[in-house]
Amino acid sequence: MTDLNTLEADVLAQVAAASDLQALDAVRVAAVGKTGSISGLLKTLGAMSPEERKTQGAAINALRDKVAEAISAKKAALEAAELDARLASETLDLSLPAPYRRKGSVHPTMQTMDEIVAVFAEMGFAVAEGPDIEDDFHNFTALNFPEKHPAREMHDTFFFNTKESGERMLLRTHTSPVQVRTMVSQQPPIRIIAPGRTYRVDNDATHTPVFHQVEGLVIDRGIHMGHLKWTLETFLARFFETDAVTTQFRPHHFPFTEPSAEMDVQCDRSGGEIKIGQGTSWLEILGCGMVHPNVLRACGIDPDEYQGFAFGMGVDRLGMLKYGMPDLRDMWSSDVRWLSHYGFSAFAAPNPASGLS
Ligand code: 2U9
Repeated sequence: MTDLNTLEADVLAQVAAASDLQALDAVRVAAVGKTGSISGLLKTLGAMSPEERKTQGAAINALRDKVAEAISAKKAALEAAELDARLASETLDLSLPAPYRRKGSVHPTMQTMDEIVAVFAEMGFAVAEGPDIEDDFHNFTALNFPEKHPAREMHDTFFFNTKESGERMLLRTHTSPVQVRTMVSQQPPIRIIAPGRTYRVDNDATHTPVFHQVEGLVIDRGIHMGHLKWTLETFLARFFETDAVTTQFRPHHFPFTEPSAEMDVQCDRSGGEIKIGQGTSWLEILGCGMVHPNVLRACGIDPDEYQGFAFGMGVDRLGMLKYGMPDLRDMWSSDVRWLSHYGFSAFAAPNPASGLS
């Protein structure tokens, strides 16, 4: 027993004295490694009488556990000290001005968003905002999504854990809940756009889990598809900075609009790059439709008195089209060279009067 006590005191002293992780590991190997002092003692158990093995076995195992515990506590302390030292030596002085060649610039997605907002603002639309974390009513139910609609399933939507009340919050899958909140809280006429970040469980060459949308909503008496067509064609001509655009509606389905359509613009793809306002190809740009009577009712608006149109567009995609960026994944690469090539000056806010970009 005295031998075990001496060995314990000796090993624990070595553990305490280890000044870095490498030294600590050497102590570990020498004590509890394959050929270590404590492992060696365990090997002697086989030659003992059953009685002796019982008492000695328990004592040696207890010693091994105590040493292992001391080593793991010391390891945690050394790692914490190492991290503290690194944090202290790697501090950045954030008040220092950045060197000129690392000059920041506006990300093309934010530039595109600002351009879209500038065009609609000039046309008399107000900007509305809402929370990124939403509830089922504002993201789905009020928008006429049937109970078993696939978009409600886990693979499309980021859900939070269910609360004690049974409610389950989610990350908004579109900015439409912003329009729902506006309709619930304001009387028509309504003319708003809802720019913002949206989230879907989707990650491949053409989708990222976080993306950006601008949606729009107009509610008033006597609103029809003609108003929708004029608004969107005017927007597209200004956004693409061309005199005229030719568009076509393709029938589509959304739960929240009836009828629903996707709008394409005529373009020329013959020269490698896409030119809007000429050519013989069609390019899908946005989705739109007349607000479904069920949506109006869910938001407290009488569909016999008021009608409306709505539209939605993917900002990242529109930015790629307008500024010729070929790969969606570059948009998230945080590469300053890419940003300095495609980025925009923070001092040149888009303005339809002086030019958008
Ligand atoms: C309310 C009523 C109707 C918004 C609309 C679309 C059509 C649409 C997609 C475009 C590309 C989303 O980013 S995208 O994947 N959106 O096609 N969005 S109509 O309709 C609404 C919104 C709110 C209350």
